[in-house]
Amino acid sequence: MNSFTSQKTGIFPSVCSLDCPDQCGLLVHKQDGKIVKIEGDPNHPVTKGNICNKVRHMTHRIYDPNRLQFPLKRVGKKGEGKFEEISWEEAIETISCKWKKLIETNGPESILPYSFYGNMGRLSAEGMDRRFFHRLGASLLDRSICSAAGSVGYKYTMGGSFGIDPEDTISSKLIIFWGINAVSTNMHQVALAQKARKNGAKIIVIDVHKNQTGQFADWFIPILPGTDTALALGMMHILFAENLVDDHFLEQYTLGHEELREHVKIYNPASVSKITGVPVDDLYKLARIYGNTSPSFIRIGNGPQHHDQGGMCIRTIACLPALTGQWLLKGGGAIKGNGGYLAHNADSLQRFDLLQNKNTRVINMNQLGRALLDSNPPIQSLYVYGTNPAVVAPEGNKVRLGLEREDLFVVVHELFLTETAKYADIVLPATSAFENTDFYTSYWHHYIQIQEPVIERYGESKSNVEVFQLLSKAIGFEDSCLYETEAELISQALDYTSNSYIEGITYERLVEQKYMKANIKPLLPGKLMTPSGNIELYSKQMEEHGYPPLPTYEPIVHDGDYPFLFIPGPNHNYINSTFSNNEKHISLEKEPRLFINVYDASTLSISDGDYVKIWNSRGNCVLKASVGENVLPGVVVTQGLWADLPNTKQLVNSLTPDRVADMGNGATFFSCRVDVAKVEKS
Ligand SMILES: Nc1nc2c(c(=O)[nH]1)N[C@H]1C(S)=C(S)[C@@H](COP(=O)(O)OP(=O)(O)OC[C@H]3O[C@@H](n4cnc5c(=O)[nH]c(N)nc54)[C@H](O)[C@@H]3O)O[C@H]1N2
Ligand SMILES: Nc1nc2c(c(=O)[nH]1)N[C@H]1C(S)=C(S)[C@@H](COP(=O)(O)OP(=O)(O)OC[C@H]3O[C@@H](n4cnc5c(=O)[nH]c(N)nc54)[C@H](O)[C@@H]3O)O[C@H]1N2
Ligand code: SF4
Ligand SMILES: [Mo]
Repeated sequence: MNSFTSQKTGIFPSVCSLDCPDQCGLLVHKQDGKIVKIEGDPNHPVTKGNICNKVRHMTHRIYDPNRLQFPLKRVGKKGEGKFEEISWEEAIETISCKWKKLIETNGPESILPYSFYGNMGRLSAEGMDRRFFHRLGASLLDRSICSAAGSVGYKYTMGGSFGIDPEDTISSKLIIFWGINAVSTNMHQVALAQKARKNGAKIIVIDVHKNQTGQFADWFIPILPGTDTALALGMMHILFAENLVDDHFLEQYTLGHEELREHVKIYNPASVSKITGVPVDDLYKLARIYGNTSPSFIRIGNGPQHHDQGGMCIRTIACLPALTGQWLLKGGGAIKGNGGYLAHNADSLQRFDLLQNKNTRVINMNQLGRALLDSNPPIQSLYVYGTNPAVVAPEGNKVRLGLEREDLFVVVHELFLTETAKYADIVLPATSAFENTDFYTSYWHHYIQIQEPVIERYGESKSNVEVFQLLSKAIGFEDSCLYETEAELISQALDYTSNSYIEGITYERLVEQKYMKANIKPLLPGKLMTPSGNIELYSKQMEEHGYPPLPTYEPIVHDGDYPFLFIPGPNHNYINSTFSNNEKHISLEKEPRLFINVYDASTLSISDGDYVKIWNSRGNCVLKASVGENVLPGVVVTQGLWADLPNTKQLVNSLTPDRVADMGNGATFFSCRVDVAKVEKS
């Protein structure tokens, strides 16, 4: 263990803790015990010293005058934001007394932990918290808000979260960014694509919005939301019909190519064009470029899977590289997520064995509003950490109505008084990742990294691990695993013989080296983790699970009779809602806008810069219109999950549905319909 905190001045190694695939290596500059600058670590093999704007301005967030320093108890109405400082002793005592009583009267399942990856550190996000809540017997949370549907879909085809090494993509000759706004959300993949382009690669972007990534493309293909499965099937139709497939590869490494060849005959270019909005000529052009260029690489994003049929969509796109035999070529294949390679020992880190009742109820995090309002027996206490559901969860108005319940005891552990924290009875101040020990496993590149504390704790803030240890003690749990150190937790998590890729990566070596690459072999030749060991174009397992065994297009669910499809995605300068409460980052984004096609705008007499109201049965927002050609007619797009700023109405998730996707209980943020009209903003 190094002792960076005791050195007041210097430059210290670190890792970005945010929920971003790039997981950059950082160098933190300190003067007189305070961080004065954060830059990229030039020695990091993948991120190479470049970091995003968000984190270059991170010091503004770490030392934001609004950052929480002390525990608080609510003195105003729920949601009002009136609090009074209390001591940690009082805070922990209040929580543990309340919970002990609840466990006696209502049982432990009346308590619900609610968390996500605001800090990607494995100990912070899924370490001591899991041990504690398992031991407590609290309700379980299905953490399916992000990439669940697509991960399950991809797994049916490929056997797990295994793609290619992104470092190999500089050798790709064709790169398709499919439903990913990589310029904002995976900038180092863009840097690698730029290198590939210098070597002659072409870059195609398939998206519903011509955002920064679309503008970076050699060819941007606009598509109607929720129709990518049809596009991929149309490409397959042409690839088979024109004999652009690799028969030898299909024979050797796939299951069901004959069935697929027959099946895709129904997806003729004319009908696919009608579904997707992609002209027939463009569909042919796309299929022929894909069929004739090797190595080709598809970077599959989160957009297409945040839909009702999102799982099937990713399952289908994941079949494409097999058709042209890409997986045997350096730089050929796809990445949806690479988390499988860096899998650690979750059993020993999270200790599922501590959970006594194996039938403990599971609450889907996408349905927090209904869970708080309708669960039977009711949820009586909610403990929120590493997430901001009042802004990021769908059916936002329902979530807030649930949080307002007078009889619900809410604790929020946070760095800021977020919209969610405003509903808390007790707020606990959280350390930033720079104040903790943790380890990080990227879901894109192949490096495991360590974070050691660089600065002293801010105010009286505490890490997630520390708080759960305090709660364990107050409740009287004696299990030694609840009191282990971070170093012990990391060692246990990395001790995992089931994953030979991470063999040799230990806590001690990480402390010495900061980042270590997993020992990855190419996926093929080899045996995949699908039931057959091959790429499953036909999946018997899917059939058993009630899905069509072959890739099949189904339209998204009818979401009411509103004229526009609404896509409320993330933005460039925030990460989810993180930074949406920091002045510096707000000043970079200015205000949320609604992108609308000129044709629709003129029909509704909306001019660029007008304020518009958007609404459906679930909620409404008022945003500034941005009129142009970067969305198709009938589609409107926003960017960013914005905090409630004074005199605004910008909770886009007040509009989004809490239906779950076809697979993985995933979120359906983008299968949403709205109406739009011009308003005078008062
Ligand atoms: N700057 C920044 N970076 C981030 C985040 C952030 O908020 N801001 N969030 C982080 C997190 S948690 C995640 S999960 C990732 C997400 O990052 P991405 O994988 O990029 O996912 P999204 O931005 O949700 O959506 C990607 C694109 O999909 C498009 N899209 C929506 N629906 C469809 C569709 O039906 N078909 C097609 N083809 N495209 C569609 C959207 O217009 C958007 O451009 O980014 C991470 N990085
Ligand atoms: N409309 C719409 N909604 C979306 C999406 C979308 O594209 N469109 N994207 C969805 C996706 S992909 C995701 S992943 C979710 C993400 O949503 P969230 O997981 O809620 O992410 P953030 O909004 O960044 O909130 C993370 C919070 O964790 C806090 N935090 C950071 N570190 C720590 C720590 O160490 N301890 C504690 N206790 N707290 C900490 C931060 O201060 C921050 O407030 O949002 C989803 N919501
Ligand atoms: S948010 Fe992403 S790109 Fe920015 S520093 Fe962190 S890991 Fe790197
Ligand atoms: Mo996410």
